[in-house]
Amino acid sequence: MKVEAITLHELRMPLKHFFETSFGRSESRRVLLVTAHCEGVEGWAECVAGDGPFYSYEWIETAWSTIREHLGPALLRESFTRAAESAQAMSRIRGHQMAKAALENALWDAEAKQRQQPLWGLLGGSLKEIACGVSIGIQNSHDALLEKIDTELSAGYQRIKIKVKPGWDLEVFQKIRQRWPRISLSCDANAAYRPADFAHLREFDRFHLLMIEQPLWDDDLFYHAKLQRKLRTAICLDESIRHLRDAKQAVELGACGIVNIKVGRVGGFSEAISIHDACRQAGIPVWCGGMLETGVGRAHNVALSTLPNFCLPGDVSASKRYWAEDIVDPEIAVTSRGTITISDAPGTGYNLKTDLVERLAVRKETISRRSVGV
Ligand code: OSB
Ligand code: MG
Repeated sequence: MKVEAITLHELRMPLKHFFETSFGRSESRRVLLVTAHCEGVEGWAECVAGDGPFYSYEWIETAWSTIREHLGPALLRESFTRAAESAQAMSRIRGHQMAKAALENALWDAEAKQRQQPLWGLLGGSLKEIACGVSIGIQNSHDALLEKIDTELSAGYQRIKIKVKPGWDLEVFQKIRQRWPRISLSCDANAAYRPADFAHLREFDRFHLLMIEQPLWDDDLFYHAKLQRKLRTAICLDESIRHLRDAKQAVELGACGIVNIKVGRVGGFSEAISIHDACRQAGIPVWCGGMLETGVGRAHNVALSTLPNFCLPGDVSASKRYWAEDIVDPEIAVTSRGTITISDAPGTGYNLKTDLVERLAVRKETISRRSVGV
């Protein structure tokens, strides 16, 4: 497959409800979409980089400029037989996994369309229905949080994850467990705690959590391994796992018992599959994380979640939890069993509303083989 041109779109989309983590509150999302124009087929993907460098160092502006100046030209200069080969073509550029993932995933989308094959099949998936959980942000009050949990349980979601930070943890768990002693409950600290908090984190064990996600620094494995030895509850790593080598080191160090795979964070589908396979071999369960994606990124998360070791419910939930109107048709919908059923249609099975994308776009740029001198 030859990539003839790459188009970037930035959309601004208001969230239905603010989303607050230990690193801050978002009321809306700047969305970066990437289109790979490949021999008459258009592959689409979403770059999951945030509005600012808070979850990780990457953000919308670094992704846009790194794609335009370096990653895009690297792809336009080569041709591929498979989308998976594109990672090699971009390997001279260090880091910038979210920017790389957007390009690689757009090529997977194009390849699935060219082959008239469902994307999940091309990725090696086998599950026909995937299990869904929700991630619920920090709220203005405990009561507001309990009400949200109630709503999501009624909708059928199989696992509730709450965002935590110092001052929004033990008392919150206490109230949730008082009302729902048996639900599958986990928490995500987005790197809000430090080794001085180890004794405090041991208190989390009392609440029978499925896991504690990323309690310590975003780039740490060593102190997570120390902490894991003190806890009964499994640690799940998110931010710390940037590629396969991190996952292998984390497992060997005993830094976690569970891995959250976000295709954007690890640089694209091929790296995500390698991490999935390595964890499967090591007996480490994985689940698919989310980054408040629109339907474009969400559809890719759905496809990835069909791989067999995605055995815990993911943060892959319905479009309508986030957006008044999503940019794909049909929207991503969740059954009353808290699952998403997988389509056999070629590509992702979700169609882009291109008119809506053009209407929401605040910025657009195309680079082509000619514009980079190929
Ligand atoms: O750490 O998993 C995270 C959202 C933005 C940034 C980081 C995270 C999250 C979520 C939301 O938890 C998951 C979702 O998309 O529903
Ligand atoms: Mg997380």
